[in-house]
Amino acid sequence: MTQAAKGKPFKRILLTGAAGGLGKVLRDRIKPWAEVVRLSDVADMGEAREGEEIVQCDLADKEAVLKLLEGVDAVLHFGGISTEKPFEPIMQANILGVANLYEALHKAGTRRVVFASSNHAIGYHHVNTVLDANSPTRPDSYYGLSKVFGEQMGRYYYDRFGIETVCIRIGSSFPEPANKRMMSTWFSYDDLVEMLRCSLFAPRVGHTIIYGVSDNDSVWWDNRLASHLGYKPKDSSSKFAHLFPDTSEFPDKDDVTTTYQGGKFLLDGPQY
Ligand code: NAI
Ligand code: 15L
Repeated sequence: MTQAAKGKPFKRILLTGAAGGLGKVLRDRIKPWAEVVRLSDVADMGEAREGEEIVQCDLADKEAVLKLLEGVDAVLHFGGISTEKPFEPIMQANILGVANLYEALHKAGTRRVVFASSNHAIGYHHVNTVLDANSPTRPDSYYGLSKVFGEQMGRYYYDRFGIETVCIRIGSSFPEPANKRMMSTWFSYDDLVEMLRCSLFAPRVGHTIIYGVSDNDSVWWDNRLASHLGYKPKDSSSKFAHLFPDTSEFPDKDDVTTTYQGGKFLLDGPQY
């Protein structure tokens, strides 16, 4: 370990899903927080750079996940299937994978997790409904259901063992909104990193649910129940308004992909 790495707040942070879209963004940006960042994915992640460890494994492999958590202080859990798919792969990666993860972090003595949940846990709410952390889940897909399962796994391990989890119901975290819906759901990479920082460093988080969203003009989610994290968004999708100049009705009452928060996921499943 180099001199610069010593004295960072965490000894070792595990980032799962490190080969994915968000994992690649986070790989460098979380480095200031830990002496060692352990990167994991089922896919190739390239060579380890300074301050990194690479562990390629499948979250569904119980023995591999038990080893993966050894020596880990905190987890950013971004690995798994990230869109609607048939039940079997979702079950392996997102349901069995989360069960393996929580049992492994309990055995390893890891005390805090940030779970990349999704707006698809609540996707069957109408876009005119403002939700908070206490709103009922209304999954719009097997994928959304698996995120509800992951959130509740965190709840159970907090009540049973005091392991703390922040579940971030991420909206749409991409360089820019890709459609009118994402003007409401957009979550900039900078705001994502800030929410992760708040989730890792807040003194107590218990089991917190927070919506991963920037300070957009039109938002469907109210984060006041997660104010103890201290998250303050800095970005807004308003700077992309010029990308969607057409004035057609939104939501269009005849199109479920605009009237429900989950957008097109509503029509993608079930694919049993
Ligand atoms: P992604 O699909 O690009 O990355 C997911 C990564 O997980 C991939 O690299 C994949 O190889 C890995 N993975 C899949 N199955 C695995 C398994 N069985 N074992 C180990 N690794 C496995 O997705 P993205 O966009 O980077 O999202 C990351 C996380 O954030 C996902 O959990 C996703 O559900 C969640 N999320 C992302 C949103 C976004 O706007 N990007 C919105 C809502 C949630
Ligand atoms: C998600 O949960 C997906 O992982 C991501 O690819 C986007 O589709 C996002 O939701 C969204 O709702 O825009």
